[in-house]
Amino acid sequence: MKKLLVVLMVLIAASFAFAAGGGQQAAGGGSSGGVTRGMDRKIVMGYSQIGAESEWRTACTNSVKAAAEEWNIELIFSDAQQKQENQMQAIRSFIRQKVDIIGFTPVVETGWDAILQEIKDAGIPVICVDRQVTLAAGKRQEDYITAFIGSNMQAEAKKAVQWVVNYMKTTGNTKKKDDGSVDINIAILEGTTGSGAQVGRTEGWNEEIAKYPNYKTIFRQTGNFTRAEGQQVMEAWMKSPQANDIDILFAQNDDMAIGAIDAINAAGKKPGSDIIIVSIDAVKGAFDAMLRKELNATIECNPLLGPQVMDTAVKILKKQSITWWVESEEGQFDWTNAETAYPTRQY
Ligand code: GYE
Repeated sequence: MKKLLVVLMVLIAASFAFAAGGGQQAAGGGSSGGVTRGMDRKIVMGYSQIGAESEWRTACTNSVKAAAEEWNIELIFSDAQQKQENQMQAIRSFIRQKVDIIGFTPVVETGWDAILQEIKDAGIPVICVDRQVTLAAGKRQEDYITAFIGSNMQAEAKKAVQWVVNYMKTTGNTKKKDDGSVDINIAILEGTTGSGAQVGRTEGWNEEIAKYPNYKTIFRQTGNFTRAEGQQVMEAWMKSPQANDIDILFAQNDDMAIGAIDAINAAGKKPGSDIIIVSIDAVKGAFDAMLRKELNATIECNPLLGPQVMDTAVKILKKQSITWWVESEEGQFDWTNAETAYPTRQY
């Protein structure tokens, strides 16, 4: 009888262990039960992504989805196709569904006051990913947004300026070198107007380039962070009477630079030597262009934010203390290190 009891107890213990293991396995299986890593229940995150405008965005989306699986967080994912009103609709539906936490990347910085108040009134914590918001005067985003995860856009653009000025002083393009006495003419392809990335990168670039008065901006237009629009805008510039004056192209993301490279080639000029090109993101496509010697440099902007988003979500829901913004650490790449770095790149 005693022996039977022991056998029974062992069996029961084993079945508990199995169930626990089963829970952990489900962690890789999305919404199929189990508990969220680090929690005693499964949590639900509503996530509003901007769209799929660039290689960077795709990498970011993949990272968020993979991390949700890994943490066993049920992710209600919504793609806004670049429209703020779609994001608002998605967020309102997250509130109605009473999700545990909301993650979102605001397509533009402004216009979020009302909806952030609704989220706050519903008592739902919200993590802003990649892009920040600007609220009405007197309001601080820290009072409405529980945490921000993303890059320092100003700092990235400042690095781009430093890279370009150094290159023009030491190497130059096929037309000139910067000896301090000649004008260096810049064309700038900006990202989506009013987005945190465009606003921050424009501010950072303007502030830093102002230290070098012989650097003059002769063209500046949005290419909406897409390859197609980057190409179109560059095409028009290459047809203008000032086309030959362009010494430098600064594209606020790699995709626009890649589109512009096609336009420069089509116009019979050599991207990377007639026009020096620097962009931001450091996606695979940029490495390919650097290895072809058509893009000169790219400043890294890390899109692999998923793990940090999920980790922060769990901490918030467990009421643990968090840092409002931990800036991503990022490098920069050009012809001197692109080839060595290429095999280790994850996006
Ligand atoms: O640089 C660009 C994307 O907001 C940092 O958005 C992000 C930017 C990124 O479309 O490629």
